[in-house]
Amino acid sequence: MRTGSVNKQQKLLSSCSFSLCAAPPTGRGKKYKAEFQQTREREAVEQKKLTSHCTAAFSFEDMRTASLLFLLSFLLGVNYSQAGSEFRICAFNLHHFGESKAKKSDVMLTLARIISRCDVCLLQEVRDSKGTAVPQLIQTIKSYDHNHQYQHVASVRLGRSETYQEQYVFVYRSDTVTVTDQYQYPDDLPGDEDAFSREPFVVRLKAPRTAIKDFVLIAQHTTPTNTTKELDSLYDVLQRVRKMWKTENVMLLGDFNADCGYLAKKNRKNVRLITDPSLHWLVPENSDTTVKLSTSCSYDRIVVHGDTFNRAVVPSSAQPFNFQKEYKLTEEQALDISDHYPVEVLLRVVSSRAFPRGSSFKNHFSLFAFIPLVLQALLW
Ligand SMILES: [Ca+2]
Ligand SMILES: [Ca+2]
Repeated sequence: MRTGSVNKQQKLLSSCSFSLCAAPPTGRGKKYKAEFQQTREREAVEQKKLTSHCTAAFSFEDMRTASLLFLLSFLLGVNYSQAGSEFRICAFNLHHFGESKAKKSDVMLTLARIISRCDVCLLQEVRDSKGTAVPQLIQTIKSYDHNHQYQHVASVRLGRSETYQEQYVFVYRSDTVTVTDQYQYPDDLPGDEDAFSREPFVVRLKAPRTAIKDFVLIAQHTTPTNTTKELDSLYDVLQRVRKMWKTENVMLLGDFNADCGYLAKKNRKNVRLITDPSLHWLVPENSDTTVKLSTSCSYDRIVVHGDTFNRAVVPSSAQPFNFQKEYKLTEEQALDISDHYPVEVLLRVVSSRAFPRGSSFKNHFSLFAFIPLVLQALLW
């Protein structure tokens, strides 16, 4: 900082506190009155000049402080953005999601809060027979979160009986991830036809910010009474998808009913999805994915295939999201939302939001352009 410049400003600022009230003329004659009038006019002009100097001096100081604060917050903002970057994949059993839930605005708002935390969220137990509840939910999410664009892709209605059917729906942020392909498993494996009640729905995604970039999600909500069989058959679906799309990067997720009475410990050795060492079960065994206080079961799961995908996952990030605790709800209020907590996992992010793919040079350049400004501000 230049000393001369400081002295000049200090002098200018100290003059601002001067009193400008001159003593009135003591005489009572015409001459004195005229002199008094002239003095007042002169003082008014002087005061105007000084006020404008003071304003300029304060503006100058304020501007410099504001500029420094702006530059500091900009630089901190970039760092925060880099540190806070994450890519979240979720799976949520919405428990009979349809018209009646869509009518409850508080339930819809909480669902929007939960789902909009995720870059991709698999919804299960969607029982929207008239096809109105899902669009309504998407609209609520869009109104709730203006920072991202949301789209969704849904399976057909699935189930062995006409009276009970469910859909899988993937809600995703179209500004961070795109769906490049989708596949409805036809459940036609020779010798093992109709293995599933709700056949797996598969999407292929491209998420350039993540370490894995291109990967597949296989959605499954198992039938509680047939969990062991369906989980084992999920292994066949995995093999088909790997071969079909020539990729090793596959994640299987959903309400697997993979705990408590539905998956006995003694049967686990018969499930290839558990015994094959190339599969990594990410949600810890002792997690509780049930809302009810009286139950503690790890039903909802996230499983990744292959070491490459496993390395792209943020270690120990897979967990249930206890929205009851997070949003301070009673058990009854939480059960109105669902009887399950969502499960989620974070993927490593290789480029921050500050430098999205394809514009990194431009953004880096604009950051470098600030350096001379910072130096100039410090030299003032
Ligand atoms: Ca079937
Ligand atoms: Ca529980």
